Amino acid sequence: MKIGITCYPTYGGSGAVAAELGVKLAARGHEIHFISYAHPFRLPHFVEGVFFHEVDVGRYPLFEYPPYSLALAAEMHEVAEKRELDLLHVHYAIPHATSAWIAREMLGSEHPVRLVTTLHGTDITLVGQERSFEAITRFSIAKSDGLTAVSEYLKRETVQHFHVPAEDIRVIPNFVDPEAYGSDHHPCHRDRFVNPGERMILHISNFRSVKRLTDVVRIFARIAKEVPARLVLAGDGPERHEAENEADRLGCGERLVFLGKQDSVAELFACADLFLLPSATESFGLSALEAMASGVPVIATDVGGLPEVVIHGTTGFLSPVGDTEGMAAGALEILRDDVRWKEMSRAAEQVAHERFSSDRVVPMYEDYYRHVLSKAPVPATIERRDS
Ligand code: GMT
Repeated sequence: MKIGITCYPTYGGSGAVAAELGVKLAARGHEIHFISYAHPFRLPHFVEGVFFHEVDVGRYPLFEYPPYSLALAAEMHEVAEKRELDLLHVHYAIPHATSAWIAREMLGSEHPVRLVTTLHGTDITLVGQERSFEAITRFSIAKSDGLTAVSEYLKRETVQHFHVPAEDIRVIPNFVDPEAYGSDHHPCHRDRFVNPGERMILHISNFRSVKRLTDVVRIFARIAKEVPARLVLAGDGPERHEAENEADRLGCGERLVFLGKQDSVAELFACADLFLLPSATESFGLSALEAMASGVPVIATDVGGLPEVVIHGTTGFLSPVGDTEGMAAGALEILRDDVRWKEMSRAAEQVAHERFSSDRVVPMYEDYYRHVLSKAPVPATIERRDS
């Protein structure tokens, strides 16, 4: 198949999933065209069968806000036509599904490209429910030839809020490459982050308020009172300063190691003892899965799709949002008992590699593409006049 993939190219789970999916599909013989404003951060350069098309928004002075969605639609149209794409697969509904719908309309029935939208999270739970975006999200979802959601939770939210028939959404979970993540896959440079005898507690995110970074610090402060440890934080974002202030207030500011945004996180996970993800909501929690795949138990909240990833009591612990005492207690239970840590580490790696391996999940996308291609195309609203 010839597939166009569009995603947010910056740091974020949806961009990571899209990039890794494209690479895996190319390895299985498909021709993959990424269409975005920048090279996706997890997409290696020079992969056979993978092409990147940069969207140029131009610089016309009248455009105080350059119309990216239109420039994206124009690029999707051009790539689909020239490269004879079968499918446009967009990750995150807004604005990607809308741009893809425009491109499909422009192509008309002469080149009936199909549109698959993967819903990732806040495109449904936050942005898509904002007054200004709700109608266009609903429209773009309805105009997709196929819809996937990364968890049962996100499917339920979409059905409930956007009244999409449940049978129109296929749940395809996020995945990890078992070759890239594993407890023994990377030489561990722990001594770059922690001193001998200290535990390495890890958090990776975009530090937005939904990640509750101050809760990460509060949980860590309780842990550090009982066991020697450091909190390693990879990523950056708006909550960083508040988290630093909270750490200083709790007297553990010296124990925080900020690494900034990181392209490659597998090496970091391989060094960690515990991963913290106390988010307010999480449709899936890709970072929790990557931690588990690396043999790192997870302390997280029991919200959204996280219970579909982390098995409470087996691969980590889940607590209510804001229950930092409970999450710290869970963390200490694992850190104080080496046998328990090893059991959980092994179970985490096994669950991640068995249930969420790319070898298992990527064929689910291929199967879904075939299903979508076998259906009658959604008729174009406008017919081309040049035919
Ligand atoms: O929806 C977002 O907030 C952004 C998105 C991203 O690009 O990282 O995150 C969502 O998609 C990820 C990949 O499917 C999921 O692992 C995250 O749980 C999800 N984030 C939220 O639901 C907050």
